Amino acid sequence: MSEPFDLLIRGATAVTESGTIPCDLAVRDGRIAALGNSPGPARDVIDATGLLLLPGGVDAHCHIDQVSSTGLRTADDFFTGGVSAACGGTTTFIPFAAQHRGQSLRRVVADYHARAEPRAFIDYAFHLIVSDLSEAVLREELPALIREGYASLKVYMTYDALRLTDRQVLDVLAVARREGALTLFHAENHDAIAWLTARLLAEGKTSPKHHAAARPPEAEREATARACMLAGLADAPILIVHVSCGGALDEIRSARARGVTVYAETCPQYLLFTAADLDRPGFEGAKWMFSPPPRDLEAQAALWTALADGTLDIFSSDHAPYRFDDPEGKKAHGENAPFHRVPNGVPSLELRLPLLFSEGVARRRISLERFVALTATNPARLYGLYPRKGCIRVGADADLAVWDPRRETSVTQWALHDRMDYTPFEGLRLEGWPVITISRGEIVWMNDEVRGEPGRGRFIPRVPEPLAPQEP
Ligand code: DUC
Ligand code: ZN
Ligand code: ZN
Repeated sequence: MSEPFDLLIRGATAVTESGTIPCDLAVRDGRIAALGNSPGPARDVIDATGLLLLPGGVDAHCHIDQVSSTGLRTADDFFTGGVSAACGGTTTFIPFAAQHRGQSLRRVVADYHARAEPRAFIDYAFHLIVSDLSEAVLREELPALIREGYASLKVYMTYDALRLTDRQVLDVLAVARREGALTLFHAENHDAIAWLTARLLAEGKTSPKHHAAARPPEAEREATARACMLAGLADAPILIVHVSCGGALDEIRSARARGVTVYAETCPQYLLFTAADLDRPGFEGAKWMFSPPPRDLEAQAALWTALADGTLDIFSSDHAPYRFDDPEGKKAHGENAPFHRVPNGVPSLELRLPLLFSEGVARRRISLERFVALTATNPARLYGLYPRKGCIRVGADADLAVWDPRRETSVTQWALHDRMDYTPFEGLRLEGWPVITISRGEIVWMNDEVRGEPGRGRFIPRVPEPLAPQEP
């Protein structure tokens, strides 16, 4: 008789991108070993009757222990961020190794590994952020790193310290295409934002609410169109991160119709907030400052349509945790810093899945299968983690979320596991929460308790997919 399985999850309803079926799941050596009806005895058994069994979430956009160009560090490290992710059903994330001008990209990657390895709680990969395109970076470091498993990189079209020119973007796209990496775009028009910001400041309009007027949908739409055009010229696949408005979605649809390979992401904050959230007494609105900024109800409706119809491929947190009352946080440049000096970003690593489940599945805006595709399967596929991550199939890592679709929660910061001192989602009522999270066969979250040590998470190198040489 063969050895018993390590773990058996019995009686669950398993959900994949293509269907929902009752089944038992057995785990051996950290992987899914069998699926079906009573696959055999196991050392540990979880009765998941009445619960959903989902692939563990893959969060493809979060800023963990990331240092900004001005030296500010995001509040979560690879342990607190990983714990927070796991408590919300996410078992893999892809933070950034962010290069600043004058830095060697290879050195940057080594530094992020040094911070991640001893602290990681869940499995992780890295996107590169490329801001200094020296000859050494473009010709040697970037191609070599892509081949070593860093198969995606982010470029910025705005921010003085980060942005690349269109010509530099084309250089990056050519390398990414040849080496098989996916290029992510922060798409906002730099000059339009600079011009609007200067005008607002000159009029004395410095409070957080003016952040939205300084970065209007037109700036995002134009940059999205340009990113798609550059991708078409270079014949390279791209992904537009944090899409916030209908105009950008229209540009993505039209680029796809022309044959450009462009993928798209949105994030929780664009579904739940509007520019009105920035308009609060004093500096309070800074808690809702992120870029692109929140828009309006029409934009939210356009994003919901795009999540359902496939225009949007992935749903990520864009967890960029800057505490409110902290010299490294929102008040880094003073309690009344003008809007353009406030660190951008909000936390949502832990809430990403529950928010989309509650607002999307429970309210029947998207199907359960689409929820799984957006939060786990698609990001795993697009970023080279599939089929090891993001799916329920024999041979995949046993990364799973046992989900109670009926569990009701009211969001409150003290119950979350990140290092933040606020959540912009405070008070929101949610339906559905993961009651057990399993990472490579180990239970890391159960009965509202975290289990596991810093350093248990592993780096997952990804295999790049080079395209055939371009016709001259
Ligand atoms: N871009 C991000 O991706 N996250 C936070 C802020 C920003 O500008
Ligand atoms: Zn960005
Ligand atoms: Zn981000």
